[in-house]
Amino acid sequence: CHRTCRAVCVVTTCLGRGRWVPGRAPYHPEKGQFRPDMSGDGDGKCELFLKYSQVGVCCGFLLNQHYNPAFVSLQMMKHAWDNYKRYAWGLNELKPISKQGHSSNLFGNIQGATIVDALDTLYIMEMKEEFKEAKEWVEKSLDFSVNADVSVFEVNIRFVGGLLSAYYLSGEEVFRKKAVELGEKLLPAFNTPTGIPWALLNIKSGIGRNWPWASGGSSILAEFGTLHLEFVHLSHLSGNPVFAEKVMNIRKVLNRLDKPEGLYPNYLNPSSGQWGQHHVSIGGLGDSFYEYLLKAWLMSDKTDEDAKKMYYDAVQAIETHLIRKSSGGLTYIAEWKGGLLEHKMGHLTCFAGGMFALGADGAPSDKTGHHIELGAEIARTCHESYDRTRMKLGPEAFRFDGGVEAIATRQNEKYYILRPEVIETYMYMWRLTHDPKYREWGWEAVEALEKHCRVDGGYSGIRDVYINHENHDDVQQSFFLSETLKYLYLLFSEDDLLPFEHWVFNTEAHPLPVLHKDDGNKEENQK
Ligand code: DMJ
Repeated sequence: CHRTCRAVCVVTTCLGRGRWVPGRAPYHPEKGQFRPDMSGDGDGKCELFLKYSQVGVCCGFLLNQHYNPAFVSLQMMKHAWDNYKRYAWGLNELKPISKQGHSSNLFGNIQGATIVDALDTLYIMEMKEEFKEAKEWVEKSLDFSVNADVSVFEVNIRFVGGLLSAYYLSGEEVFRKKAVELGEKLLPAFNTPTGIPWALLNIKSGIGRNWPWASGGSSILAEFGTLHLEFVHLSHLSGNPVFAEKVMNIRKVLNRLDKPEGLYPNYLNPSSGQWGQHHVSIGGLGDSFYEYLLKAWLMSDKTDEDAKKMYYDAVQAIETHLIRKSSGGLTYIAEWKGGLLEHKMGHLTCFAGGMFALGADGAPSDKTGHHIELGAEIARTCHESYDRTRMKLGPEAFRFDGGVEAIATRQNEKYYILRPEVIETYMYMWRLTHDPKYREWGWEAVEALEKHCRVDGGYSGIRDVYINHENHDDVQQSFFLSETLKYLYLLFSEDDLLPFEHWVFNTEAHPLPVLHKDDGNKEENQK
């Protein structure tokens, strides 16, 4: 049958019944293939296809089934959520192979990380029933009275961030209340001689400490530097200035310190106020500190000049000392250790492509195009890191030495744990350039996820992306629902869904509104 012919036939049936007809579904989940003529389960909702199809009518999905956000919500998010609900409801994460709950010690005994992390994704994807059940769980069961150490950073970005977004999107008071309650529990972490918070906090006793492995008892840049957006909003929503004061103090401490070559080391001692080991990274341990400088400026409606200056100065130093081009022409961001470069780039570092592009607008006028170009180059390098694997999913870290480019060489760097950063960069690059290759690359990731990570009981990470068979790690990370799937959905949606003029995404992809100065937020922005 001619494609148009089939499309028309499906349109007619689809419009008539309001549902896809079994036998016509274009996607076969088990086989991970896209075949318009293959039988499927036919559970896609017609309205969604009508609403989002690029051609404008239902048949658009068949003729142009790529890049459809409905696929991400109806096939992917639903599968991830339904299985979490079935096998791990109320626990932090799902083990999709063993079909049971998984709890990382990052959250102490706080439970429900997947529920709180997924709230806004469910809302944005219009999964109303699921959002309702998640909200009911938060109302009845989300409990912070635990006697255990939690990671201040992880709890902030996932729980506080998730609750704040859920509140701003839905207006439901319970989320505001819970976010403020949790924010208050985190405040004792700042009781250090400098006010630089501890990494870990017992939220019952209020006693804090640092990771035993962190250079000389230091706090971590990416951890204490990734509280700003949420804490400013906590002050905004509670009327209590203490949250914003705490994070503004971190800024002051950092501004007083000398920086080696203008770079920020990853370790800072909260007692002495001195840098620890001079290790600089735009990936793990450093990453979201830079992200939050830029986003603090954007979230303040571009009034937080301090954050702006810190961001562009930092990018300048990163360009001079860390960014390099391989002989094969790939731009990458190396790690800096006391002046020596390690020519390795982490999957986490790939978020920086989106960051550079997002910040291009505010860069000194002769640099705007350059920052976009830098974002595009990082996106290309990270895409190569995916493309050069068997599974077309990127490794945890890839190297540019020993005769390789954008390839993991060490066994313990070959895994993929459903991380979002590369897709995040595609989403920013798409919105800011509309170059169709970013949607194509995003769709490649969808196909690879469906083929290799989708299992009966949800989605699982992979231990080695360079071999032929899947060795699953049996964890469905909560950030797969909050970030990876949300960024895919946004990548294939119109730009007016959570437009950048009004929203910034926290580092866990939870959207927070820009505090527009015309709306009486002048004070917040200047605190
Ligand atoms: C997320 O929890 C956040 O994006 C964080 O900033 C870094 N890594 C994970 C996902 O990879």
